[in-house]
Amino acid sequence: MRDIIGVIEQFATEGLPISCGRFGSGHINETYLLVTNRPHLYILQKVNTRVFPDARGLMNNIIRVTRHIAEKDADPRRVLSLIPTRSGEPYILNENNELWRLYDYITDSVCLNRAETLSDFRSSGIAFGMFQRQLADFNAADLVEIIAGFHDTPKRYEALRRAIEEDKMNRLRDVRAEVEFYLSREKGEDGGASILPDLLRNNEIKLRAAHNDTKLNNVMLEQSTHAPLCVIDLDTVMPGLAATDFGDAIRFGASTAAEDEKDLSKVGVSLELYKAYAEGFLSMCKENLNQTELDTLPDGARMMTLECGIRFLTDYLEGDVYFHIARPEHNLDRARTQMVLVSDMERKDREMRAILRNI
Ligand code: ADP
Ligand code: GN1
Ligand code: MG
Repeated sequence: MRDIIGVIEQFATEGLPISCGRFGSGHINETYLLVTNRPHLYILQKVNTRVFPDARGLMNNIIRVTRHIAEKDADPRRVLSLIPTRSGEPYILNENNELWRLYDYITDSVCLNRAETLSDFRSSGIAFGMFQRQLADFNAADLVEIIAGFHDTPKRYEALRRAIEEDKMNRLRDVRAEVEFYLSREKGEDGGASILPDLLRNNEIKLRAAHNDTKLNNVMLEQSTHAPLCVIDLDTVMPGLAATDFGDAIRFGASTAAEDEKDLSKVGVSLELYKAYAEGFLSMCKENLNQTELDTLPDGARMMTLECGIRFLTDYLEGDVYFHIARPEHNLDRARTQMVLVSDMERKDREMRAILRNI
């Protein structure tokens, strides 16, 4: 706690701090809600620099992108805003590569882990579609690739295979069925896990400034109306694909159960939620996407679910070193829900495509 007080004192807050406690349900950073006696609310974050070693590159990406959006929309609740330190720096980076930053709290907002209504999820689609549109004229090459191959599914397969070979924790014997499920989907007549990288290589889809982590809980909605407000968690903003931004949102938000649900009979993809998100997303950015990008949005959903499941299983095999966990088999539970979702998306592929065509 003494560390944190020392950190808070360095930022140019309005008023004096009265409380600072852990906040939110992100899997990566340490997030705190800081309240001052003004009263004024802030979000203080210790960024996970094991996951994001290039702290300066990451913050430069965020500064560039938030500036670009703020030029298009001056409403302070519609874009993250960094509070500088008292000496005028945009963040604190110490000699141990510990990165601290302070954001203004988006006032009168909510962040959901589950859509309460179809309209909530449509709002999330609008927010991420708007984000895509606002960045359509942003040169993706100006962004640092903050984690190399972040959504390169074939590379995620390589990491899984390495974890299987090493089997550091001696857990492989308990997860044979899961491993087999994921490995069986690597190759396929439809391109398997390389479908999107192959299209990119052939210039049929393009790299854009993308969010890359479009979970429902990475968007703030207006508290009373649940209208879309602001996209947050910009750590993974870097060159990426429309299909993966669309797809990751579906993976998380169109599921009928939580990402870590233990009762797999509750897990599936809701076509109603899928449709609501697609309507919101496309209402904002369909003019910016080419036909192949539009056609491969459902592939993005399946690939992101497959990939995320692979990442959870890899982390389980490696001893839970990447994602925060709250119980011993947390990553395994997550890997299992993603399997059910992948299978359900395979079954519903035709319907998912038809819904998009109709929109
Ligand atoms: P992580 O990378 O760990 O997911 P996030 O940046 O998503 O970290 O922050 C975690 C949570 O903190 C979010 O899900 C949200 O509830 C809350 N949060 C983050 N930034 C803000 C903000 N500016 N205003 C209000 N709440 C925020
Ligand atoms: C992580 O940071 P958070 O909780 O929003 C992860 C995403 C995963 C997600 C799974 C930098 O997102 O890639 O899809 O967990 N972020 C990073 O819930 O790896
Ligand atoms: Mg987050």
